[in-house]
Amino acid sequence: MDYNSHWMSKVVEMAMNSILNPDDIKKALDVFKAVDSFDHKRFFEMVGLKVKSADDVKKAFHILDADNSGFIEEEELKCVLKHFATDGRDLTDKETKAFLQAADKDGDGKIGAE
Ligand SMILES: [Ca+2]
Repeated sequence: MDYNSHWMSKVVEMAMNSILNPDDIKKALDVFKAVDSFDHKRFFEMVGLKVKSADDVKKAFHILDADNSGFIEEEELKCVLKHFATDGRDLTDKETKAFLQAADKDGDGKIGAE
């Protein structure tokens, strides 16, 4: 990892930690450490995002939308855990697709902010 991308991921991690409890994030990442074990509903529940205000959820969405396109695309979804903690793993293709399918309500291959 080069210096700049490391610095960026630290900034992202800090932004996420300002919304969510770092201990909860750590616990949730631990639960889904095994390949193909990721369950986004349980994950968001564990990190406390489910009980956050619409404003905080929107903030989190914008952190995950790394290129500010207004959507979370497959590529961004794949490294979604890295946005919660720098040592989060990449999702597998299977996990990414399952997550995308569950969250992509209009079937355009990306997740909108609504
Ligand atoms: Ca995007």
